Amino acid sequence: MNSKAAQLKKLINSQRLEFLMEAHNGISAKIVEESGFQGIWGSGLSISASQGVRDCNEISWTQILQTAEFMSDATSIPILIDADTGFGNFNNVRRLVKKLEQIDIAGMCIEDKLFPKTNSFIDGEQQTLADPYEFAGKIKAAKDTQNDPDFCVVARVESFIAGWGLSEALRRAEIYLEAGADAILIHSKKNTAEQVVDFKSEWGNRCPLIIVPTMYHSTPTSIFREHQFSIAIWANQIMRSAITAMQATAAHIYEQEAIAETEQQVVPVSEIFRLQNTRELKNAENLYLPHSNKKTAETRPSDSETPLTKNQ
Ligand code: SPV
Ligand code: MG
Repeated sequence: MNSKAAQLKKLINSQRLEFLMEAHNGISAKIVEESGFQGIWGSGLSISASQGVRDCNEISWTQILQTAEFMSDATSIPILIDADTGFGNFNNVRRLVKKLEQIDIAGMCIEDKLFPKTNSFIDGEQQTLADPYEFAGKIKAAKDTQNDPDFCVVARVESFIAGWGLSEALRRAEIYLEAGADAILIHSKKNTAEQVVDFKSEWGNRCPLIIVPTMYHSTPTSIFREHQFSIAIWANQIMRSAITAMQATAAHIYEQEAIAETEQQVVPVSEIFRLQNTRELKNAENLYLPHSNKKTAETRPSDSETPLTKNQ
């Protein structure tokens, strides 16, 4: 099996459209893998939301790392982590890359905004973009820091989000590619794919292009294929479906003051155990716990033996 970074690199460079599905903790990451997806988007929005905080760096970078580590441990497919603006300047990015590689995160995406960032769908046009050359320095610093040559650095262009036109988006993408980005994520909050398709038509095949169709959700996937985008990220649907389910279940149980009806609508407790791989622990216990343990504990010490506790 290729390393996770090599797997992500392969997805990014594959000739067909690939998909990353959002996850925000260990169990959602595992569910994404079991669904058949070949890669995970570690969404900043969803990870923040799962802790009940806003997507503007209220959650610290080490808390993101901690979450990413649980996600990485729970899965064997690659994770592209949403690293926002890199949580600081080039130096913070260098340390971030080092730590991400240590927990087997396959790549990171950084965006050309200012710390603390704001989610792209909140007052986007009032958001300030980073100086493109300062941002390019972060990309170069990341590429120079990574140990594994396959670790992927995705540069996210927020020009359209901030109200700029196609030429500014292209100018920035070119600078980021020059700095060493493995792919460009071109973001748009329009409800059609017009901006990203225009960008792709001008950009051509200079490097793989990644899109996040959250707002242009009704665009058929065939359009993304036709225009040869590299990856479509389904960025928040697992979190949103969890919210839908949790709200409905909590409200229903609150009204009913009983759980009988809910029982048919939720997974059994055994499904939680399966996802946690409880069986593996049972097998390990058979291997590593002394088989006579139970008996020993239940056997009373003979009169000649003094229990340790009495001597202490
Ligand atoms: C995220 O999932 O956190 C993203 C994508 O950055 S978006 O919310 O569309 O900005
Ligand atoms: Mg984000």
